[in-house]
Amino acid sequence: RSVTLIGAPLEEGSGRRGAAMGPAALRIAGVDQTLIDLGHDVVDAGDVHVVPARDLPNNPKAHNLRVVGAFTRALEAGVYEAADAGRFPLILGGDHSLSMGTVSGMARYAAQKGRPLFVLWLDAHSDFNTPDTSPSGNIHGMPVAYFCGQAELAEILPKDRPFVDPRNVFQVGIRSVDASERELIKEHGVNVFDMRWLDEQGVAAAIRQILAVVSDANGLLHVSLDVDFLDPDIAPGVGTTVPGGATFREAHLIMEMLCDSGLVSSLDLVELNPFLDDRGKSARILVELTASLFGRRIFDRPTRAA
Ligand code: DIR
Ligand code: MN
Ligand code: MN
Ligand code: MN
Repeated sequence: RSVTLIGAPLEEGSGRRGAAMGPAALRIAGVDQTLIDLGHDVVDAGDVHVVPARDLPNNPKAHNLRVVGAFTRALEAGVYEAADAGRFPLILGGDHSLSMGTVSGMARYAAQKGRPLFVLWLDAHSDFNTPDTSPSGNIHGMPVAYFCGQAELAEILPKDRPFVDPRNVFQVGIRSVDASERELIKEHGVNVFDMRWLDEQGVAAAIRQILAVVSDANGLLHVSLDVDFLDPDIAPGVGTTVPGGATFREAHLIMEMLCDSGLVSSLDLVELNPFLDDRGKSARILVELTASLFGRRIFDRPTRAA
């Protein structure tokens, strides 16, 4: 495949500093060379740089809206252009508010192709708060509500842009949801495979169901991978760890199944905070998971034994 790497050094959507170092850590962990070694054509478009959007209001219920809004605009355009050029946009984050832009860009691309966009949200959190329901005011807890057209965040993108149907959003790994956020998720029909569902039925059953829906609809599938989807023992480099996350094997199995499906159009790697990481461990696991999504499999891997 032809892959375009887009760095999004955004941390203003989260409650703490450090996620802006994410793109650098992912590059140091070898994301580009790993994809090249798998036979892909890789272009690194570098990092997105923005100035705060002064036409947007300061909103005490949505912190740093001018910075997040400027990233949203730049990423919406960059992701759309990469996809329209026949390339796979791979976004190196950056906190999860960046998905307001990346998913919106893919929604515009899918609408142009006359195909529905589906979103696989791998996260401990649902990120479906609005400025009115958010307990923190941090926009990284709001991107799903935003790209589904449910969060009032001023006019960041043109009014005629397509939204994602919340019934086309599949959330897997969920284990931390705010009370009013839960009501919104139910009201709008977001599909949630929470940790209890995964414990009882397994990740393979969840992913099989999701891929069948996407395939039947001839859809595009955007994958958004939040580091806190993973268990903190294997991925400590994130500001919002929640115990009881996905294991190394579960996460790889998901990526391998997604690879086999051929349905994935775009990927966000988000919330990596290298300042909190343990000697690059979380950055490395994200690169390993990306490799599985792009075709690395156990039987193709070089073995140490002669
Ligand atoms: C919490 C935490 N639900 C909030 N959210 C996220 O602030 O909205 N943490 N996304 O990663
Ligand atoms: Mn930079
Ligand atoms: Mn998230
Ligand atoms: Mn999260």
